[in-house]
Formats: sequence, structure tokens, C-alpha cells
Amino acid sequence: MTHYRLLGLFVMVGCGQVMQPNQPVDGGESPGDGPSCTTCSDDSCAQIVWNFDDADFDGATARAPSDLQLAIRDFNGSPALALDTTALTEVSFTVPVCGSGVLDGRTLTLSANVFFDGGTDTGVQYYVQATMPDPDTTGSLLTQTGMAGHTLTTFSVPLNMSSLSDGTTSVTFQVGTFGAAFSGTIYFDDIELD
Ligand SMILES: [Ca+2]
Repeated sequence: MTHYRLLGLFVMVGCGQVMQPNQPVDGGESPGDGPSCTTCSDDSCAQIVWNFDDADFDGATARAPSDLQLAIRDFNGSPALALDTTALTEVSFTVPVCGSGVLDGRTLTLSANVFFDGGTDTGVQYYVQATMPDPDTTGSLLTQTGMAGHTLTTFSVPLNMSSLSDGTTSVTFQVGTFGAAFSGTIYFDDIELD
């Protein structure tokens, strides 16, 4: 009996999902849903899509500030990650790529759709910055992209902008202001490695 249950468990969590303790397991499907998956160095499947469409965090976790609350809410007709902020300075969150092992991401591009619902539409007053695995790690910076309020913007950067891209484990997004005030919600959707 126990054996059959274990077998069933392995089948259920097979290719297409990152196993990560204490985090939701979802969203690891490959674009096109092919039979194979993008593998981490330990042959587990890397998570390369975070679309939040199952009203699930897809493993995304708040990083800073300590009281940052992540939410999933519809944006443009699709569930998206919502960061509610008042008097924005900088907020950040992390998405997992490999639960164990690493992904050689040197040929991959990280992209995400971002919308600042609030603040000013005049000029590029806000930014999104990505690092891997986090901004505390030397050499982790991918890029910083300026954005205006109320403008759907695609953030996109090749992972090989960081010398650490051959050992990708997770990606951190930081969102902040160059100076203009912002209170409202910042939406992220369709985060992908492709
Ligand atoms: Ca979505």
C-alpha cells in the first residue's frame, strides 16, 4: 500500500514542476508543453514560467521589506502577482528556478510584463531591476529598466548579462522609484525564461 502511494506521488510531481520545500509547487510547465522539460543539474525540471493563472504564487516569495505582502489578482483579464505599496522606496520578491541543482541559463532570456497602477505617467520615474540569485551576490545584476506609471511594459534581459547565468537557481526582482512618489499596486505577469 505504502509503495503504491509513493509511486503515485512521484508520478504526480514528475517533470514540469520544481520541488521546493515550503513553497507552492506550480507553474513549471514549458512553453508549448512539450514532453520534455528544461532540466536543472540534478535532472529535476526547472521552473521557467510564472503566470499565476492557477491563482497560485508559483513559488514567488516576498523578499523585502519584511512586511511586504504578495497577492494574486486579475490584471488585464488574467491572474497576476500584485505588490501593494504605499510611499514606494523599493520592494522585491524572488522566484525559484531550481529547487535543487542549478540551471545553465546562458542562452535564456528573462522576461516579464509589468504595470505600475499608480504614480505618475510623466517620464520614466520607476524601475524594475533583476538579479540572480539576489542583489547581495557579487556579479548578480542582470539589468535595470526604467518605467512610467500606467504603461504596460515588457521587461526583458538575457541571463548572460550576469556571469552567474550558468548556475541559475532563482531570480530576484526589485521594484523602486527614481524619485517620484508612488502609492498603488505593481503587477507582474507572464514571467518567463525562454
Ligand atoms: Ca496571468
